[in-house]
Amino acid sequence: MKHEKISRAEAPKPNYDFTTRAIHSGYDPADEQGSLNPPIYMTSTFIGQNAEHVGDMFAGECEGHFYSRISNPTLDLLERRIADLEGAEASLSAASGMGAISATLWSLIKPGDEIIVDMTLYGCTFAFMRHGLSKFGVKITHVDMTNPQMLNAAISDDTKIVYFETPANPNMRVIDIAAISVIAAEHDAVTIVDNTYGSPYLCRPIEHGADLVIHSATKYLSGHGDVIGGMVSGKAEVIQNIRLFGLKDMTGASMSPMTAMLLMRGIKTLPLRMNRHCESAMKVALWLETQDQTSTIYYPGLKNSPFHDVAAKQMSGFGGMIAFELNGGKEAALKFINALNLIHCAVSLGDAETLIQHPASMTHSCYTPEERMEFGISDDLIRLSVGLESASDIMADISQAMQQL
Ligand code: 4LM
Repeated sequence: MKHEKISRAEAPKPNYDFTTRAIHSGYDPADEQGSLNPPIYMTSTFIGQNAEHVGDMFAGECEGHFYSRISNPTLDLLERRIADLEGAEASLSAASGMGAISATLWSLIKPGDEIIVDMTLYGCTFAFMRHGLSKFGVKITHVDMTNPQMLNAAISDDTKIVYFETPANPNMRVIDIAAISVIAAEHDAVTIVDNTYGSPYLCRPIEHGADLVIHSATKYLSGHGDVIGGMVSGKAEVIQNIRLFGLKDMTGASMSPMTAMLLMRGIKTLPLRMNRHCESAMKVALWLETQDQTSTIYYPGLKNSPFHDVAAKQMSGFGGMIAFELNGGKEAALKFINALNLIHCAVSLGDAETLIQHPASMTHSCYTPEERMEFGISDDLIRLSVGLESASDIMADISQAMQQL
């Protein structure tokens, strides 16, 4: 029996808070036979009304879905929800964070262009640019963007993109989005911020002047370690260009509708999870400072962090990621990681489970040792993604492992 569309009183929609929009934005169960959760459109292709209609969709002369590499109703809902949460006109989903980054950059650059990036990037983003794009005649220039004046000195008419992560993976550098975006705009360069560490709950770079925001949705947006995905958000025209060129023709790395559904489930609890990640990470960072075995703690929530003020200005919390070094260097770091019981040694981050890893030999091993030295990723650094377990259990596990050093 066909379920008639449920009729609802036509009331103007209030301006809902972020937390409410993370659950409801873009979806009305009345449109889907009352289904509380949106259906998953598990289909590769779509049947048009006739040959002319399908042709018109291909020509961009009428809207509609015709192949799921390009668009799909489940992806569309996720994309509209993320755009709403980021304060962007539009969003695009991709098969991974790297899929979002590569589709974006393939769409916006050509040989001879320059991309200015910060000193520190996630290992594969660094490799894609420095070892990959540079082979195609794109110039990659590293600038310490924690000092916006350094960007001012380096930027030129050849600079097409200014790209950074904040907080940066793995060493928690925080970059002033507003200050960098102003300088980039003066030179007609596009500012792209990787907001994976912050999540749109803690930081919305577009509100601070950025043009595009990228996520590894694998991390906090998912929150449950069960998907790989990526998102890019910005002006509708730019996103459409990335969809129809970078995604459709250059990478083909589209998200699965099942992944989109799991991401929407994760995003419903993003605010709750982020509050808890922030609260526990602050406790762990403060406690780590009091331990004899630690030498340096990198967490912008700490008052003595050089990035505390800029983080407080543009983020509503300091996030769940901490980096630190132990007395005893790399040897102590690996011994410590191996002595943990509750905390798992794994790459990735933002999950319910606390994860720990050694960037120099894991996430940032695609930098050469010389590059790691040049860009300030020490061999001693340990990265901790503080999960949702009890903070005292996390600290007790760290404490027992430190006592074994
Ligand atoms: C990790 N990170 O650090 P996909 N941007 C940032 C990231 O941290 C990552 C990506 C993009 C880690 C993966 C193993 C700031 C990934 C790339 O992994 O392609 O979804 O995202 O542990």
